[in-house]
Amino acid sequence: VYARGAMVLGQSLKNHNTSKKLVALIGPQVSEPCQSVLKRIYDEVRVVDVLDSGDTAHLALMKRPELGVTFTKLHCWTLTHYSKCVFLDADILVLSNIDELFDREELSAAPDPGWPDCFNSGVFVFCPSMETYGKLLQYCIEHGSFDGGDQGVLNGFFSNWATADISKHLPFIYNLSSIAIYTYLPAFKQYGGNAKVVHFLGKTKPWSYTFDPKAKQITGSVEKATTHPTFLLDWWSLYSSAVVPMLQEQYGDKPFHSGCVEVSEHICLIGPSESVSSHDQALQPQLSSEERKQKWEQGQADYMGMDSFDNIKKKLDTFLK
Ligand SMILES: *[C@@H]1O[C@H](CO)[C@@H](O)[C@H](O)[C@H]1NC(C)=O
Ligand SMILES: *[C@@H]1O[C@H](CO)[C@@H](O)[C@H](O)[C@H]1NC(C)=O
Ligand SMILES: [Mn+2]
Repeated sequence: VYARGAMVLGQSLKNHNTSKKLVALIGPQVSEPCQSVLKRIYDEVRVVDVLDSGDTAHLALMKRPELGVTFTKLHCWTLTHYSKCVFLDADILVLSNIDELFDREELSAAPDPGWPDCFNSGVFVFCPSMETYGKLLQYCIEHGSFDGGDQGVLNGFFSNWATADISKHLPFIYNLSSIAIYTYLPAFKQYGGNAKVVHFLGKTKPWSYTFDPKAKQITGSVEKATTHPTFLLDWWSLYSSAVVPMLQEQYGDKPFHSGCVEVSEHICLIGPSESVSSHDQALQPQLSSEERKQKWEQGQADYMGMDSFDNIKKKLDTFLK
């Protein structure tokens, strides 16, 4: 499923007229039709098979099996036919041209909101080099990763990032997370309009939802949504309009689940016995609880739906019990 994220990411970079070459690093398990679509969007699609014998990463993996997919990411340092690259996670959407990141030096990255003296490894500037690659693998073997993933390895290896050179600190707008939106809403209101990159962190990814392309609405369980609905909609509009037709073409007669579902069909399937409020929920744009609170405070309660007397009473009853 992450391949779909990579398709949307590549398409968003192209839509913002990047002048740079696009490379996708994929594991061998990515399906044939998905690889074909990636090849249409990216200039180069490189299959990284860490289990390939003869690769130094394979040796590292045998000594540190717990690091698994981390080694796939470190392969970006082997792209030595480029002098400088910007790494982007597949769960990222670009909102404007970010070619200016190439003016930065290795290793430039944005602070991690959870621990700002660490950088987030979802967006970083680096210079491919077999020497650095070898040192990174050596570092992995000797020290492992303090968080079990690539972010721990990279922060350990580039350990002076926090203090050595402030020009390597990318502004937070290059790694805007929905989590940050809700933990510091006033800052988001002030600066969010400048966001250049949205990183869909956490377990629930944009492709975990479904989408009604006609109504332009996100459907499915959005109760625990940590992502700002506008950015989710941006992701889905791009996916449904540009990526799904390409997937459709590649899959041909083979069935595949695009995630696009028309709500009108949905209602027919549910039938008339389904309660009105859950029916309404499927039609409403999904609001976070912060947004619902805000609407409530502005006097715009959803009296017939989420904020109905019955729901409030249910909540109070549970609380009192
Ligand atoms: C990208 O370039 C095209 C053609 O040169 C232009 O029409 C379009 O507005 C540009 N897009 C952005 C986002 O700058
Ligand atoms: C972006 O932010 C998220 C948390 O919001 C963090 O986990 C991630 O490491 C950051 N990535 C970069 C490249 O700064
Ligand atoms: Mn990510």
